[in-house]
Amino acid sequence: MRTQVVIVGSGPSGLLLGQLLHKAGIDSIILEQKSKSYVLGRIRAGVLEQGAVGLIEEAGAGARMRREGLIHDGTEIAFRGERHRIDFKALTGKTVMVYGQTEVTHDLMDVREACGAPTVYEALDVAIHDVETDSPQVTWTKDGKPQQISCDYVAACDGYHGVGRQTIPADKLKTFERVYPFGWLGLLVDKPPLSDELVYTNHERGFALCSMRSLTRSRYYIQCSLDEHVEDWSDDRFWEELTRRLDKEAARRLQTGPSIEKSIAPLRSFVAEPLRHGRLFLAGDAGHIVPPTGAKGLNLAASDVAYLSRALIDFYKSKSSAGLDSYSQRALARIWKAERFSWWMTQMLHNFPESSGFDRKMQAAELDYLFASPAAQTALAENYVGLPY
Ligand code: RFL
Ligand code: PHB
Repeated sequence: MRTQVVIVGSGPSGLLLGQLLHKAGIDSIILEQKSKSYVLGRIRAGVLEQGAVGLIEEAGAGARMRREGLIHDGTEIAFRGERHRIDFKALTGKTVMVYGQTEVTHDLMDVREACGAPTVYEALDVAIHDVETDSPQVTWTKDGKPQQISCDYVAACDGYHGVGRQTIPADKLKTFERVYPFGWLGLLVDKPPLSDELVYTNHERGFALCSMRSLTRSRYYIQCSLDEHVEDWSDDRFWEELTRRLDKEAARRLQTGPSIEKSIAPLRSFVAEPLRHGRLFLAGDAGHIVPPTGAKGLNLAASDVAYLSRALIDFYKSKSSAGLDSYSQRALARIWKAERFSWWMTQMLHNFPESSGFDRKMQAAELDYLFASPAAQTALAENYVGLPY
């Protein structure tokens, strides 16, 4: 078997890359270790920058998103019981789209299936070989049988725990990491959101976020300690803790109900450099992780894929490898800015267990400055709606 590009992972990065390549007449195969229903069952991101929306449309998967996605002109930040609005549209002329990652993944899978491009689900023991040569090979096991394919390039879109980054020799890769001393406990419920926009809350009991997936489905998060177990959080306990962290008006409007999903995610910042080794490229969470506070993870995956797809298309159209040679550097320049923004939002909005009185004063001063300064609000808005690429 032979193809042009082997894509490992059928998350948003892999699916988007596969579709953009397909549109340009480039063949790919996607190898995914989980089943299709497992991939679709993961509840993750909810906010898309305009750049990501544009790419999903370019991939031919934008029809339902255009119909069902919610355009948000701003967001709210609550502190000391008061909510303050950051008006993205007035400050930057741009908006964001609220449309779940699950739906994006579903739509991309549908268009891939419709065009007959191959995806192998439950591809186990994926291994990437010979990326330092002109003829990389990828092997895997399907239904107990060994399989092999050769290709021109391998795109590792296989997330933080994937095999792609691990294939790169340790002495060729530099990693940078910050692990935060807390996680997010998330709950999904079929009840209308409590506000038209997202509400990020800094509270002395810990951060809280009121988000949504649609006008009838809400997504809530509360900061929790790293030793918490989801089984110890009944729905009632979650609603009680969330209510204590919200401002009075938000708490009054909160509609509770039985959860349809509940999970804990740890928070981490991580970047691997470079994002290329020979003919292997890393894209999305395979190369970097951001804490979810700035809603940047999926959006960064999309910008990586924009750079990588254009570079591969250039290579196949004009035999120019300039785009491939500069992929890592160009992607990392944008990644580090999103890392900074996500780290800053996390720092500003969470309760750090080890923080001193001085740290807490700094946090309050940062928020007071933000609420009073159009310049500070513009900086937040510009990053939230997404830096250009
Ligand atoms: P994914 O989505 O992890 O997909 C990787 C895929 O690769 C497969 N895989 C393998 N396949 C074959 N062989 C192997 N050895 C493999 N190892 C792994 C996996 O099964 C999987 O299907 O990475 P990708 O495509 O790079 O996408 C990244 C995004 O999923 C991620 O950045 C976002 O979900 C982060 N994120 C958010 N991003 C945003 O832009 N906006 C948000 O509002 C937002 N909220 C969030 C988030 C992430 C969260 N969690 C749980 C981490 C909220 C949360 C709570
Ligand atoms: C979500 O809806 O899951 C969400 C929204 C905004 C964030 C993080 C997660 O910053």
